[in-house]
Amino acid sequence: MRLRKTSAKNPPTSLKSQALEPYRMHPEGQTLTTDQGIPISETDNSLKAGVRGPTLLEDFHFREKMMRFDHERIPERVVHARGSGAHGYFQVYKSLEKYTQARFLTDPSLRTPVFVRFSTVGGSRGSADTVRDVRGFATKFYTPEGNFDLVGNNIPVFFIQDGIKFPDFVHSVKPEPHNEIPQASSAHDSLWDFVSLVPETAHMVMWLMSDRAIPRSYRMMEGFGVHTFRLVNAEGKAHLVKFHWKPLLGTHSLVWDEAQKLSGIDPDFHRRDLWDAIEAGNFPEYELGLQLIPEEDVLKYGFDLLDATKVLPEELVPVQRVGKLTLDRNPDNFFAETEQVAFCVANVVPGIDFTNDPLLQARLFSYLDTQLTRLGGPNFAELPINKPVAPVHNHQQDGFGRQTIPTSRANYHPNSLGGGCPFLANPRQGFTHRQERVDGHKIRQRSESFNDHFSQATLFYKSLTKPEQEHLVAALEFEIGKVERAEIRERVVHQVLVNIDFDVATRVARAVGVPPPKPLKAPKVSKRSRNMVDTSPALSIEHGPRDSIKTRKVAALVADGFAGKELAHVRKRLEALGATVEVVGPTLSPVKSGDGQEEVPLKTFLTASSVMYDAIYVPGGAKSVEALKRVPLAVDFVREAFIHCKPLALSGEASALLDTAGVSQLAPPPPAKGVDGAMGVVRSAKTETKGFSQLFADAIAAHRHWAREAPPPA
Ligand code: HDE
Repeated sequence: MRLRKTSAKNPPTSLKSQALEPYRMHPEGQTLTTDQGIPISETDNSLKAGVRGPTLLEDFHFREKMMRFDHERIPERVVHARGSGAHGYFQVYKSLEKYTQARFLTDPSLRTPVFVRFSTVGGSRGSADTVRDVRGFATKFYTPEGNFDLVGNNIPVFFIQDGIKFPDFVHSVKPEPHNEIPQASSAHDSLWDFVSLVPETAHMVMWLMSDRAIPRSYRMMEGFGVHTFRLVNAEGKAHLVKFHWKPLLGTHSLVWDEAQKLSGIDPDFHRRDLWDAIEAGNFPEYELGLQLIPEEDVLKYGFDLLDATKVLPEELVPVQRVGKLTLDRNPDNFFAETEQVAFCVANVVPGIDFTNDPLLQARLFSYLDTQLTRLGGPNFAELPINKPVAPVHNHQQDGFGRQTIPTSRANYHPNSLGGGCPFLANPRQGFTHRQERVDGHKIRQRSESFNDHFSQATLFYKSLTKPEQEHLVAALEFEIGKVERAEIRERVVHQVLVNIDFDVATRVARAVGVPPPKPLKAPKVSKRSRNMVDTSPALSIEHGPRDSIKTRKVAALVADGFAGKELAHVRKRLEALGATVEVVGPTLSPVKSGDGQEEVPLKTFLTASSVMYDAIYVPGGAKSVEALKRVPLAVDFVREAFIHCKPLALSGEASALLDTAGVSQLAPPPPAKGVDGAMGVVRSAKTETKGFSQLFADAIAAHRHWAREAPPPA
C-alpha cells in the first residue's frame, strides 16, 4: 500500500495530544540507560565471573532488564480483550442546549478530543479480528467538564436484561472451561445451551447471526449506546436518549467463508485496516445520532425503554444527526494507550445521566471494579491515556502507582488548613444526579414490562432483505450444527427459533438433524407487547447508502503482457473516486505490459489473497491472461471473489478466467460487444471499452452482488 505522508501524527488542535506530549519518550539521538537513568554501554553480555563463568547477582542492569520483561503482561480484559484504538475529535453541529447542558454538546466551536477503542468480545487478546462476534465501540470524550465515556457496541441490543446474568452469559460464550475450546467462537454447546434456556437472548442472537457480526471494517459499522440514557438541560428538564454512531462510509459486512479465511490469512484484518486508513489520511468518520424521547413515553412503544433487549425503531423516533467524530491519529504505543485505556459507563458529565435499566446499573459497578485488577490499583485514572484534560482536584490519596504529587496539608473536607480547597463546584455546574421518585418493595423480580422476548426478534428478521435472511439462516445452521448435544440443538429450535419464525425453525431443524417444530397455536408474547411497525428497514444493512467507493481496495492481477494503458486508465479512474488499486503479480519483480509499460507488483499471488480485497480486476492482454490461467493461486483469486459476490472486472481475454475458475455457469453470458456489468461481473468484449471503469465503480459501490449466491440445495 502506498502511504501518503500526513500530519496525522500531530494534529495541532488536539488538547489531549498536547497533554500526552510530556509523557512521550523520544529515543532519537539519546543514550541507552537503566530505569534510573544510568548510562549503559553494554547490553548483550551479562556480568560473569570469567568469560565462561557464572553470571553475577551484582549485575543490576541484567536484573532490571529481566525483571521488567518478566512483568510485561497485565491481565487482559475479561471481555473485549482483543481491540484496536485511535485518537480523534468530536464536534457538535449546533447547540443542543435545549436538551443538555453538556459543554461538548452545546458549543459547536469546541473540538473535543476523543480516544476510541473497537473490539471483539469473546476472544482473547491475540485472537483473530474477523470472527463472528459483537464489536465494541467505546469512545472516551475528554471534555472540559471531565471525561464522558460512551461504551457501546455495533449491535443495538444485548443478550440479557439484568446485569446479574452477565457472568453466566459470558461464561457460556467463552471457551468451555474443561478444555478451553473454542477460541473466539460462539459455535459451541455451552453458548447454545444458555440461549436455549434463557429466551431473553433471542433478539440479540438474531443480530449475532446476522451480517452485522462480521463487519468489513471498523470504519464501516454502526455504533449504539444500547441503553436508554438521559440528557438533562440547564433548567433540569430531562429527555430520554438513545445514542447512535453512523459511519459516513456506510455499513458493510464480509461473507462468512471470507471471514473464516481471513482469520487465518490476516488475523489483524480490522486492526490493519484501521491503522492503514489513518496513516493514509483516510480518516474514519461517524455521525453522532440521537433518538430523543420525552420521559413520559418510556412505555409508549409497546415495550419498556429500560429493557436493553429492545430497539426503538428509527421509523418511530428518527435518529437526529447532531455531530461528527473523526479519527485522525494512530496511537504511538499499543500498550500505553490502547491496552491501558479504561472506559467506564459511570463516567458522565453534567447534562448526561443514567436510567434504571438494570443492565446499565450493573455496568456502573463492573467497569471500575474490573479495572482495579486489570490496571493494578486505584490510580489508573492518572495513566496518561485516561487522564482528563479537565483539571482534577480531590482528597483521594495513595494507592499503587500514584503519579501526581498532592501538595496540600489538608486531605479532607471540610478543611481550614488548606483554605477550604478544593472548593465545591457551583451547583449549576457540578454534577447532580437527577432527582427521581422511586417507590417499591425490595424485591428480586423482573418487571412484567420486560416479558416479551420474541416479537422484536421477529421484527428484526422480517426487516432484513432476502439475502440477509439467507445469511442469517446459514449462520444458525453453522453454529447450531456445531453443537454436539442433540437435546441442546432441539431446545434451540423448539423453544427459541419457533417463537421467532416458523420457517426459519423448520429449515434449521432439518439442517441440524432435529425433529421439525410444530406451528405454535398462539404466539408466545405477553399481552402488553406489540410492535408498532411490521418492519423497520433501518435494521437492514442493505438499505444503507451504497454510493461511494472511497477507501475500497482493488487488486489488479497481472502477468507479463497485460494491457498496460488499460490498467493505467482504470486505476486513475478508481483512484479519482477514492479507491486504492494494488497490483498483484507472480513475483515482486517488475512485470512488463504488452504496450511497453512496467509495473512493480506490491503483492504476489502467494502473499495476497482475494479475501484481502473488496474487488478484483484483471486487465486484458492474451499473454498475461494465458499466464494467469496456469497459476492456481491466481485462478483462486477470481473463483473466491466470485463466490464471495465481490465486484469483478474482467476485460477482453480475461473474461475466460471465469471458465478456468469453474464459475462461468453461475455468471451471466459475456457480452458479444461493448461492456456489461450484470451481477457485478463487469466484462468487455475487447480490452477496456467506454463505460467499463464506471460500471466497475458502480459495482464496487454496491459492495456485494448477492444474486450470485447459489440457491440453497432443494
Ligand atoms: Fe461491557 N464490560 N459489560 N458491555 N463492555 C467490559 O470492562 C459489563 C455491555 C463494552 O474497549 C469490561 O474494562 C457488564 C453492554 C465494551 O476497553 C467489564 C455488562 C455493552 C467494552 C464489562 C456489560 C458493553 C466492555 C471488561 C452487563 C454495550 C470494552 C474490561 C451488565 C453497550 C471497552 C473492562 C474497552 C468491557 C462489564 C454489557 C460494551 C467486565 C457487567 C450492554 C465496548 O467491566
